[in-house]
Amino acid sequence: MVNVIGLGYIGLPTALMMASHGVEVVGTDYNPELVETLKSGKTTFQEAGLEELFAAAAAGGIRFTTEYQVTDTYIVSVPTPYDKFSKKVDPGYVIAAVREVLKVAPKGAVVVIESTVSPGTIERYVRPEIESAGFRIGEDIHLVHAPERIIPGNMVYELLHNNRTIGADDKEIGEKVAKLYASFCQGEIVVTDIKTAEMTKVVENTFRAVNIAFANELAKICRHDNMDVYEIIRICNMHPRVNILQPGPGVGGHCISVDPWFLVGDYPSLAKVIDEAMKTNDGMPDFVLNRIYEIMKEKGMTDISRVGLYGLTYKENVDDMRESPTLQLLESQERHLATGLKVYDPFIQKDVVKNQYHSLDEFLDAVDLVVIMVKHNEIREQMEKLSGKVVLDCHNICTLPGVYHI
Ligand code: SAJ
Repeated sequence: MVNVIGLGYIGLPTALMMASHGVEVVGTDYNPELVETLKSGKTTFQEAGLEELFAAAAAGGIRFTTEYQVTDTYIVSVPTPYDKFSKKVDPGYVIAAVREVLKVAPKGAVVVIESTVSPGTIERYVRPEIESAGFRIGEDIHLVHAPERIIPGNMVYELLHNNRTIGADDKEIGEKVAKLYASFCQGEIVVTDIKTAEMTKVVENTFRAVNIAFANELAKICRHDNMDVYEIIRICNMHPRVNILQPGPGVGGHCISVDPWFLVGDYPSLAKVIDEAMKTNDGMPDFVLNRIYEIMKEKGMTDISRVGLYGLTYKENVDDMRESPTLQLLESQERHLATGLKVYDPFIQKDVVKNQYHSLDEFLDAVDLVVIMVKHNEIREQMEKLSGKVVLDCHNICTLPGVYHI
């Protein structure tokens, strides 16, 4: 039986996926409300295909509880935030989960850490925790790192099809865990050592962050000299060895905007390009705010409360607001003591910010300048509703004439 610890964005789909592929699974979370919701048959966030997967897992006998189970395999998928000052990974939740596992784990149990951690975290924090509790690693407890790789918005497909990395001290244990993942994963599963697995995960997200920062820097250069950054990237990407990502209003989510900081925090005198790239991405919401002021000036607009931000989530078609560029922009605006921007997101029903609307039409009636912060399908499909408005399109999706870009 597999006990999945932490039933959030990664743990839940992973647990459901295993349970729907013939693996006996118990999902454990320390949040009793979340466990009650899952027990009542409801999912806890929106994700394409998640409800169908839930039904298949329920048919496969998945159970949910706040209790840690006595079993031979644990998968830890709890959050690993970063400390905003030191930029280092905060392994607190992982350590707490491992501590709880050790209270019940029988001899020979395998503990798989799925949470993203910086290279050396398992060495520095998890191993000492296990050893100081009196367990011998490799005999009493086997440690494995299987970093998750799925992208919100396409999680179910990616769980099935992405290649996986399994880091283990002992090749045999690594292969055993690879077999467990092969119950559902159709991609290639590579077995390596733990530190390599830790590093690959952080490097994958850093690669993307640096590439996005490059695109954002190009956008600024092109804005300065009135060139079309999208046309330039499009043409450059026709070169067989060039693949530039897209500029945008900032980078959000819990991965690409966070993980690269681990390398900056751990290797401050070495990770120079990464440091600059992260600062560039973090500066984008402010850049958008400046664009708003520039456009207002050009159009003779003086009332900021006639400006609306479309989208609150960190990217399109998800309901996840972690590290969202829109929230960063609103914070920045408040720091400048200017408030009044209107906001709307079809995925966010709860009131989370001031001046938030819950209907697209009411939102559009209340504003003259619309800033497309997130390219949800909703706005793509109803683009004609923006005609007559001043539009600042941060994603180059609007085909109406006279649109402004970042
Ligand atoms: N973004 C841009 N320009 C682009 C692409 C994205 O500005 O060209 C922005 C998005 O708008 C968003 C942010 O970057 O704000 C991140 O979005 P994303 O869709 O690129 O990635 P995440 O954070 O949702 O998921 C990533 C994935 N990693 C990679 O693609 C290398 C996913 O596979 C990981 O599992 C996930 O991080 C994670 O948990 O680490």
